[in-house]
Amino acid sequence: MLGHVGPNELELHPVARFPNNPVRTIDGLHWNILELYRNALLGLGAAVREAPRLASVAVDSWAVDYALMRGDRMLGNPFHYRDDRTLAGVEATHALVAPTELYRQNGLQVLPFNTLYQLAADRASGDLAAADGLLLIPDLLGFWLSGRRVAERSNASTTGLLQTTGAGAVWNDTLIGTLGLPRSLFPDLVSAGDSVGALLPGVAAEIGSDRLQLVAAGSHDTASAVVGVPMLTDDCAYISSGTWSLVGVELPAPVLTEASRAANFTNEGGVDGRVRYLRNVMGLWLLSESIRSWERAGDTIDLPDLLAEAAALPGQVTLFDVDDARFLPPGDMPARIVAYCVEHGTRPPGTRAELVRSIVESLAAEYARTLRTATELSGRSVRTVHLVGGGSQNTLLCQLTADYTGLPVQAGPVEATAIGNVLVQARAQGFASGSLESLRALVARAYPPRSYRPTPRAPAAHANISP
Ligand code: LRH
Repeated sequence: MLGHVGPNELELHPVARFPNNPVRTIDGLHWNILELYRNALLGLGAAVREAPRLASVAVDSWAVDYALMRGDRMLGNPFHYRDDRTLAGVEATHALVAPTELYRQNGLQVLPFNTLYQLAADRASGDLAAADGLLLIPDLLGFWLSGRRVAERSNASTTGLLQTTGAGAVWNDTLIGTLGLPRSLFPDLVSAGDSVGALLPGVAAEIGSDRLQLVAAGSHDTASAVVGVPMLTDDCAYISSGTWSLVGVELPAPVLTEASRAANFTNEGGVDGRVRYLRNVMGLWLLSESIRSWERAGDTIDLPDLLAEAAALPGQVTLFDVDDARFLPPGDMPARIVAYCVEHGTRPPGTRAELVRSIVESLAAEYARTLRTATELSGRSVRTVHLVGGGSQNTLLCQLTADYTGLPVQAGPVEATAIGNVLVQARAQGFASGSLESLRALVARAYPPRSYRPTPRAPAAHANISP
């Protein structure tokens, strides 16, 4: 994404897009990281050709995953967090540190793929013994671009190994030691907005620019997305809706209560030391994986048509628990949803349109439940829900979210993550200034959100989620 930012200007457009298809090999599910890097270099080259005076670049990606390193060499392809090697890691970790104590220290929701659980699996397999370093995915790409090894704090917070969230969070040396992990694995921390350095000469030559600087953005995609949410007041919640739905509020300090732990809410590190208080809801992965199943069977799927059909269905469809663990790994999602309904004595969706409606409506219902819990646990009142990311283009999802929460939904921008990334770079370079609030005002002007008013048609809709 190429961005142009000035004090009153914000414009982004895509320069290159490429798929991110994981690969299953005999030992598990991996990211095709070299292919991603190759495509990123091609994209950077295209961006430089279009904007030869391009000032900086920053990398963000999904959280938690990493490469083990030995010197400059990557030791094997990074595992995908949906690989099931991590399950034993959760048990092994909780045997060393009780979940209550862990939450007190890192404030993270238990997701089986959090980095600390993955590292427990690597320790058990012996993989860790060969490594002398670790780089999270965006930091790995940054290392290949610049030769500098760092860990940006927003993404490092998803390892579960940072001492606190906040502007100056440091690695939790005691916890790292208790878990039997070598402290030397973990690189120096930087914050979003810090300069990382110039590109390596070979990289600069390949992309055709020797003036580009690598800057740290909120390298966790969700941290950048939250920067790009056009929230202008405190009484707003956000839903970053893509493969995952990240549903919550932004807070000045973490909530580490027992009730928060029991509800599996997370306190992830945000840009400028803010806390992203949220819960991972399964997300549009349910839909994309269903489409993949149908396409594997040889069918061509027209998503807009299918969504229109789903929206036009009369009556109430069956809702299911989108966060059931069976939906995490890749596979035949329609069959799993049907099996879930049969097990729970509810009527399984009979057609594709019904299945799509069940997915979208179950997601909206879960968004509403999660937001209500977020307000109760944080004490924050919410009067507007911002929905950003790919899901903001799904009008059925936006309307149902308004219906189930009983609150107005402001939808967009679709590219909130890239916008948040570029704004933090621009501020670091002096092209924009001020707090996240002033950056968000810029987003609201450049990308005015679409409004959805709640309608009373969803029978299970909740009245209001303000505490
Ligand atoms: C969204 C995301 C999310 C993480 C998951 C691994 O892309 O980064 O915030 O929990 O991927």
